[in-house]
Amino acid sequence: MTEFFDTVPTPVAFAGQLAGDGLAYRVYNPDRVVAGKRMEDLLRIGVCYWHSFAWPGSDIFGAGTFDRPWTNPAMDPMDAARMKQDAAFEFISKLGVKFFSFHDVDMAPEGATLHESKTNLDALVDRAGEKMAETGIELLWGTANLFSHPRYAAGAATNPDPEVFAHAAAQVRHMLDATHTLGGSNYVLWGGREGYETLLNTRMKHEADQLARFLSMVVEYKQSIGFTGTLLLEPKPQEPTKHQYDYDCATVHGFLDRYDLAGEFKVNIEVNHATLSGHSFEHEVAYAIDNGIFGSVDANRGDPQNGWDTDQFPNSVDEMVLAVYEILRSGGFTTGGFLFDTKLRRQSIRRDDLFHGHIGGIDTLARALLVAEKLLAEGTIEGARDERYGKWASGRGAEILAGNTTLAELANDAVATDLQPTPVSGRQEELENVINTAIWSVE
Ligand code: XUL
Ligand code: CO
Repeated sequence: MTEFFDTVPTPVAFAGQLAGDGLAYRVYNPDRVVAGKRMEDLLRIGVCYWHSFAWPGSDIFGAGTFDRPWTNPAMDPMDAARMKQDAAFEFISKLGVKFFSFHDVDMAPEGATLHESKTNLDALVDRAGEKMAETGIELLWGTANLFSHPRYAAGAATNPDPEVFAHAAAQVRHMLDATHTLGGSNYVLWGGREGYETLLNTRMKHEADQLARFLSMVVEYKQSIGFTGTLLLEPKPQEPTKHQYDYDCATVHGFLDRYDLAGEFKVNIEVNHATLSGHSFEHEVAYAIDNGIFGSVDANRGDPQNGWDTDQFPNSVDEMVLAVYEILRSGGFTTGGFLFDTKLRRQSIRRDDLFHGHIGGIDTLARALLVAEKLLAEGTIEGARDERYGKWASGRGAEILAGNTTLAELANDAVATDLQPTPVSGRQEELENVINTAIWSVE
């Protein structure tokens, strides 16, 4: 078979900080033990099929720029899909990472009917299964694209037309089957068009009820086929809709509680979606961990000057480190991982630019992980937090938390003892310096 990435040796290896100009990992060393586990097993890196192989480099102002021969419309769609699949598995093997993720339409061409789409996908899923067995690559998550086709312009599960809802059900059932067949660790639902453009034509409560019904059906179907992976919702505040219902982790959490779906879904947190919702990435991660819904991460970042989803490769340890710290502190991923839902810039047209993007991002995550390990081992951050909340462990604090005192009793006591609480420092600057010292010193 002819190789697509023919300038790249296989696989990209760890060469350390003194690596020369070639493609090599400077920090990511899969076998290095971090906090008692192999780095590869902690980071669980995945490559996305859609931006890396299905997207031709187009944007809303211009056509595709990339050298991706299988996007040529003159090719037979199934031949093109096989060629794309070969290139995808070649790339992931040469990058030396374990996982990938895909939407139905990334892997197989949509047919004229649902039946034809299913036949196409089944054939390519079988072929993917063979390639996975040959290479040891695993499926981090599968998902259905319920946002590109014009039928979904007004949403999928939240569409005013139940026929669209049923069409979405067919796609999701099929992709749940495919994910199950391929031994996927998770199944993702990103509600790209589950939202509204204007409230003038929208019944929000009706649409929320529809979405909850859809998700309940997904849970029921998952159980009926014995799929044991995790169901993940991917929050995003807007784009393409003006408002997306899965706005952020707290909104998703409230929705799950309201509709009796708690425990059935976790979240797939994307760095760029977190920042678009007005939060930091670490805020979203910490919220999800605290509330038992942390599942997986899409590691792609935004651009601070742009107000949309630029899907860039992570390249700032500073931006990743606090989130990675919280993930490591909570014991790490279970079924989740770091998926590169990343896009090259449109001008990055050399074939090996895809390697440069991923390698830099993976090294960034690896370094954030080493910093997090150091911070946890030093214990300064946790020590400061323990000290700050120390008074809740006994005496008045413990009595309050245990529910042993009323507002009136507390008030009487505060008056009788003439309480004069003494403010203490939050030590923010000192703690910021602790983080930077770890970033600067870790090897
Ligand atoms: C869109 C996005 C999607 C989901 C999968 O912003 O992140 O690629 O990750 O549908
Ligand atoms: Co994503």
